[in-house]
Formats: sequence, structure tokens, C-alpha cells
Amino acid sequence: MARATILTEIHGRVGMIRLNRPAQLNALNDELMDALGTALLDFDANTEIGAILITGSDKAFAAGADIAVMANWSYMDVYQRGFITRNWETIRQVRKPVIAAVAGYAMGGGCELALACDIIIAAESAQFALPEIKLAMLPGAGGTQRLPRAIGKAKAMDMCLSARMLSAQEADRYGLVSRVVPDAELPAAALKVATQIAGYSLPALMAIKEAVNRAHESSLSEGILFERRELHARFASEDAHEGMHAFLDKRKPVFQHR
Ligand code: CO8
Repeated sequence: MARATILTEIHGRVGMIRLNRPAQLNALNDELMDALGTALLDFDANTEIGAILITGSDKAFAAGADIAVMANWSYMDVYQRGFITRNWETIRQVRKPVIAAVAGYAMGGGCELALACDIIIAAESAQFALPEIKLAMLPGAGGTQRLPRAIGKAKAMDMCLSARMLSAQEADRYGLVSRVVPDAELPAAALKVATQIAGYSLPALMAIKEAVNRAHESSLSEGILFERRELHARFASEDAHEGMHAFLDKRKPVFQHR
């Protein structure tokens, strides 16, 4: 029987997805991307889940699109059938927080997958690169767009044009990742962050995610207006009242909408 390209587990209120093509360093093929898209949508629809964690192996988060599969494709293959890129919009549809826990290589499409997540937690061994130029290709799953927004044009151009590889510490310094932890601590640290997030009020989390994403997709005034509307909408939420009253009562809040 063929090996599953992803594995899923549930830890409390966290849905975990592990990329599982170790012999290919988790290179992304259509089968894996289809399975990833399905798992993400399933966890997003599951009312018992509050946050989603995507991870790989100790050696690789993902080493990019599967070059062995792509090598003989024609333009019509990829254009008409949307090979390899067809599922990428699915990641954007997910409304719950998605955290990438990255150890080892996050290259090409693997780096782009991490960039499409809301938070990246890196092990010290993590290495980030967009080396498509070495193949005379280009980062085609958001790399040329999300990377400059994440770390600025200068560093993004350098990575895309020279295939420069960033260490976890550099990625931390440039703002590509939000936390760096020792390799042995990555699984527990990532799960701890995801569990903490999943314990908050889900509608508030979804509103924050939407508002922060607006910062990249609209003007400042549009974004501020959106944020203000979301703030006002919070006053229609039982959870927000519970959160504020619990603070005043010096007790833990009990959120209804998780
Ligand atoms: N595709 C297919 N197989 C791969 C890939 C890959 N991207 N990366 C590694 N492998 C395979 C190797 O071929 C090798 O297989 P085998 O054992 O059968 O020879 C196995 O994984 C182990 O790899 P290495 O022996 O090379 O391991 P090393 O530790 O020596 O090197 C590296 C690790 C540095 C990660 C090296 O494997 C490498 O450079 N890989 C290619 C990285 C790359 O170029 N990535 C970009 C790919 S193009 C891309 O992502 C385009 C994105 C466009 C959008 C599509 C979104 C999905």
C-alpha cells in the first residue's frame, strides 16, 4: 500500500499535520498537496479544533516542489490542469490560525508553504531558501510576493536572485520567523503555542487573523477602518464580555465560542 503523504493527529484542540515523504525530504507533489488541502479544510470545519499545526521531519519541513515530477511537464500540463499550484488557495481559505513548525530544510515551495502559514516557529537547524533560480525557475507559490512583504525587498531579492540560504537565526533577525527553539524542543514548543492559541475565543482569533492579513492587502486607512469595525463587532460577542468580566472578577474566562 502506498505510504500516506501526510499524517494527521489531534492533540487537545490542536489539529496537527505532518508532511510525510521522508525519502524525498517532503518534496511537494500533487498527492501531498491534495491531502494537505483536504486536511486543512477538515480541521477548519471541525468545531473541536482551534488551531492547526503543520510540521515536517527533523531533516526537512519540505525541500520544495517535487523536481522529479515536474522535470518533464509542458506548459499545457501545468496551465490546464493546475499541477502543483492548484491547492495553494486552499491554505488562504483557512480561517483558524495555522502554525508552521520548521526543522531542517524549508526550500522553494516548502519555504513558500511556511510563508503561507500565520506563524513560523523554527528549530535551530531550520534553513530557508528560494533556490528556484538554480533550476531556471521562479518561486511560484507566493514566494516573490510574500517574502518581500515579510522581510523587505532587499533581503527577498537577495534570496530569490542568488538562492541565498538563511539560517534560523538570520530568519529570526529578518522577521521571517517568530520564534527559534532548540531542535529537541520544537515539537513541544510548537504544540504549546498552538494549544495556547486554541484556548482563546475562536471568533476573536479569526477576526485578528483577518485583520492582520489586511495589513498586507489594503491601504493603511482601509486596514484601520477594517480593524475598527472588527473591534466594534467584538462588543456583540459573549466571549468578549466574558473575557472582560473575568478579568475584573479575577478569575479565568470561560469562552463559549472556541
Ligand atoms: N524534489 C524531488 N526530490 C527531492 C527534492 C525536491 N525538491 N529535494 C530533495 N529531493 C530528494 C533527492 O533527490 C534525494 O533523493 P535520492 O535519495 O533518491 O537521490 C533525497 O531527496 C535526499 O536529497 P539529497 O541527497 O539532495 O539531500 P542533501 O541533504 O544532500 O541535500 C537539499 C538537501 C539541499 C535540500 C537538496 O536535496 C536540494 O537542493 N533539493 C532541492 C531543493 C530545491 O531546489 N527546491 C526548489 C524546488 S522548485 C520549487 O519548489 C518551485 C516552487 C513552485 C511552486 C510549486 C509549489 C509546490
